[in-house]
Amino acid sequence: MDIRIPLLPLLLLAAPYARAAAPAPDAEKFVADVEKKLDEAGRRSRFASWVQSTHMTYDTEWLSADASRAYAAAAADLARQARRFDGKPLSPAAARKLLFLKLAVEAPAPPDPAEQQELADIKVWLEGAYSKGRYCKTPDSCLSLDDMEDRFRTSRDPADLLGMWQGWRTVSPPMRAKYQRFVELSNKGARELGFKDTADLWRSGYDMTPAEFSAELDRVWLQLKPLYESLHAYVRRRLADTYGADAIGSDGLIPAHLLGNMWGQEWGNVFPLVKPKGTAEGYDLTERLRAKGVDEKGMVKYGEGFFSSLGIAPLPATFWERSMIVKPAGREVVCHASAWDVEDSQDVRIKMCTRVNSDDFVTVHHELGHNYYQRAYAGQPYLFRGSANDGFHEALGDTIALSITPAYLKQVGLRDSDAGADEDTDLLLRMALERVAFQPFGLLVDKWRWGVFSGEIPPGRYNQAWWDLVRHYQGLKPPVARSEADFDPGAKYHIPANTPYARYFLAQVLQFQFYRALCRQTGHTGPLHRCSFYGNKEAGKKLEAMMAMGSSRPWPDALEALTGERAMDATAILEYFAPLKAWLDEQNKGQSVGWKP
Ligand code: X8Z
Ligand code: ZN
Repeated sequence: MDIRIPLLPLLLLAAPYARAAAPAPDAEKFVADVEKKLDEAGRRSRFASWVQSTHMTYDTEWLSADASRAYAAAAADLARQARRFDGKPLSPAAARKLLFLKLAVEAPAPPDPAEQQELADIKVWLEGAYSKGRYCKTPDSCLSLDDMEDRFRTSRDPADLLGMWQGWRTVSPPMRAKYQRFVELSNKGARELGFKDTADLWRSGYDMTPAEFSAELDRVWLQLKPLYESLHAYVRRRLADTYGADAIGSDGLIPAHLLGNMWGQEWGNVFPLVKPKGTAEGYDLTERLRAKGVDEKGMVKYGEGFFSSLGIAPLPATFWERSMIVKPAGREVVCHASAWDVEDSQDVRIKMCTRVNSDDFVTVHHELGHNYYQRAYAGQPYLFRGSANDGFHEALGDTIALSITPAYLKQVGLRDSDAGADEDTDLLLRMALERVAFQPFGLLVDKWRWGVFSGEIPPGRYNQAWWDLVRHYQGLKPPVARSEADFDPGAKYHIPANTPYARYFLAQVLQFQFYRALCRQTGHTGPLHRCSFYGNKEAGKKLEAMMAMGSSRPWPDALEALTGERAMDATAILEYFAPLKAWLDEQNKGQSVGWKP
């Protein structure tokens, strides 16, 4: 997941408003002291949080809430003290670090100790409620989210899908009142630090103002929207071939339970239903992994192998000893995948309930990307141990995953032959179902949260506002009526876990920029989607150099170091998918595209 990082405000950010006058010497001392204190409190909190996430009990939740309270209280207290330097001359590094200090906790602690405790308790409770949630059709037949996600991949029975879709959403209504209180407390903390609200704080980490950041996301989304709409129209029509036109309806929207994913956020699992007509069954990585007897740890080894091929040092022995790669029997754990930097970038780990399938093959690379990033910036001072902005952290492993081409799979023995040119449409469509389909979801989750934190979305409209955004951006609709008795946002991990989500939208854009640049630099010719930089040490050096910068520089500098570009830009995605866009438009000729927003 997310990088569980109190260590590094994963949320690294913003602008060092450099001033010309001589820096205040006591600010430098203060910053050094802050880094020492946070490092210590952060380490305690991460150990406690790791144990809580991998052995969920009343006791571990208590310990984790306590450590997280202490960390958040320390960070907020130091951030309030730092306000004495407001308007004083500071070195650019100190100014940047003091900003990161304010952003270190996603739900900043209010000053009152009783409220700090309440906030920490709610945080742990919400994540626990999500992770322990079950859908019980009958008292003795209960499904965990992990079980249901697995069934969503292959079930084509609309009643089964609907049952699970609705069933999982019975877990979240009890979160609603707690979430509302959580928003109040977090906003109190954010205001104490000088922000308008928590949304303002979340958007202050991008070397631009919060308003500019929102406008940037909208700008990039408009670049992508025509491609998304072409994909949406095509998929909608093809799903009607399987489920019947009546099941889909005539409003241009797609029912959210038919896309092979609990949230309709990535659609790769419906590839067999929407693949070009008349082509062969096609290559199936899940089948191949199983046929070769690759187990969960073996999948992680493939990921490590890719990084090693770039000349990057292998993972430490402790990674293998301490990671949770397989869901353990007999105890509750947080299954949502995450990567951890438990102690000073030396003790990196992943936590996953891995299954042997192509989705998790990609997720393994995603998580390892976090760990390699964490290791690369180990030499940075504490407050610069993070990525250039949080989208960079999310993008790293996905950039590697874009290199999982047929030619790469053949090189590592997971395919017998490279793909012929006639498979290009298949390859691109499969990838678009994952990456392009994701983008409106990547955008709307935080559009909802920013509205909630700012008060624009009041509690009485929590659910309606969520579905308005889903309809507007994704063109999806709930398969059954929803009301304010539901709390559907809480059925998505990052809401109860309070993990910011715009980072995943950024990551999709950035990863194609990284990938295009590395492909060009390593001399790839031919269509972009056929490029794999597996084995290329030059690519490894470039990536490592960027990662090693941590968050010490504004993110455009890091982007430039790797790509020569300084702005976020969706042209790399559009270039990658250009042949597919032409093909989709051909398929959609004379058909209706879009929906009433
Ligand atoms: O949460 C994650 C990762 C961990 S940072 C597994 N992702 C988002 C999600 O699952 O919703 C990766 C893609 C988007
Ligand atoms: Zn991640």
